[in-house]
Amino acid sequence: MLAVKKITISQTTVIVAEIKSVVTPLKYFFFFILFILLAAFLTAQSLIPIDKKASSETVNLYNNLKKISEKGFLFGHQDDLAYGVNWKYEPGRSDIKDVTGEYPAIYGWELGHLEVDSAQNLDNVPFDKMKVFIREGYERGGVITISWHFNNPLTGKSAWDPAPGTVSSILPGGSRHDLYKTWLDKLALFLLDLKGKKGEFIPVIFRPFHELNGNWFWWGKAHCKPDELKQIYQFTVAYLRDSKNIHHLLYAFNTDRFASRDEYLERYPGDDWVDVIGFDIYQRGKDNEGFITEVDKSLTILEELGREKNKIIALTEFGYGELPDSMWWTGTLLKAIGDHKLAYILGWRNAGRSPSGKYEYYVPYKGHASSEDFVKFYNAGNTYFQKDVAREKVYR
Ligand code: BMA
Repeated sequence: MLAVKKITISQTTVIVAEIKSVVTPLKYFFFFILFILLAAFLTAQSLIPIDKKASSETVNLYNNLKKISEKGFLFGHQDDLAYGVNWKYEPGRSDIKDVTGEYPAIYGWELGHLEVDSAQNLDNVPFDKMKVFIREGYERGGVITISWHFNNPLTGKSAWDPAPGTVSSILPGGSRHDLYKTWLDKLALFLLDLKGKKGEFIPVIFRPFHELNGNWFWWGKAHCKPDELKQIYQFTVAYLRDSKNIHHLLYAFNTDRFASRDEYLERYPGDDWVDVIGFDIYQRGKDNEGFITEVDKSLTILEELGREKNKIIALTEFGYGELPDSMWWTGTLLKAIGDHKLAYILGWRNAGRSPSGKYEYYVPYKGHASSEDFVKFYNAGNTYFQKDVAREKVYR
């Protein structure tokens, strides 16, 4: 009996050992697979800015924008706190607030003429005031985006001077390269002066070389080769990030309206150089349906690219000059956006009446015919304004 028992015990031992020898590696293999899946899941969930040293506020903003885009989008307005159609520099005022009772969720600002040491930008907004407005919007929990219609560095004329060879002139080795670096130094000084109350840098979505597939700016399609644009975009990012040590920027690449994925990507500098992919679009005539179809198609392409590249997408500028359709907000824009997952949209500036008597504005002001419909747009479940974005605590 004893011998049998012994045999049984030793058999059991052998069997247990055999099972163990199979199960133990299996167990490790199982944990290994679980780890891989978890890592893949976490990577898919979190976005990493192209700047590996990006500040925590910047990383958080990037990820929170992605999260928000699953539910809705931030509404933004250019120069919102500086002036409106019938006013200029009235503390606390905003055309969006006049109409809805709330500020926008994202504020656009413009740096053109900073490069030539002007005290005010090309639209007469003093840079010192702009900094105050930027801090104000940020402290309210809002988001900041900045564009730059900088002068032509080759001719000294405006951004709209499309002299051929300008982009190549500012590339390394070009005749205006050193000048361009001094302009980036000025840009860096401005950006490094944007700090919150605790001394932290205010994250900025910077969108250099915007509307690059159009021909109206010196960096436009007809005036440089795709490679030149890619190179200057990359140089600009590397210079600000690595030479000037600026780590509170998200970089937005944005075309004007585009017809295809290929057109969109023709001058795309690459996934390592871009955080946000977007486009600008303005409705030019009464064809609402045409606008809806075009925006829908473009957003479909961008959403696909956003998924492939793990980037967030945005309507970086839009407008319908003087808003001749009082139902445009819910009747056209909201329909055009539909269920697309984008992080934000930015309505262009309410410049008001120019000295020539011509009006320029893209969002309603108090008393404008589209105000009532804009309030409906504001009340829609997926549009984020001031309170919604503050609630999301996008920097945490
Ligand atoms: C354009 C117009 C111009 C302005 C420029 C830069 O679209 O609004 O009046 O100077 O943007 O902000």
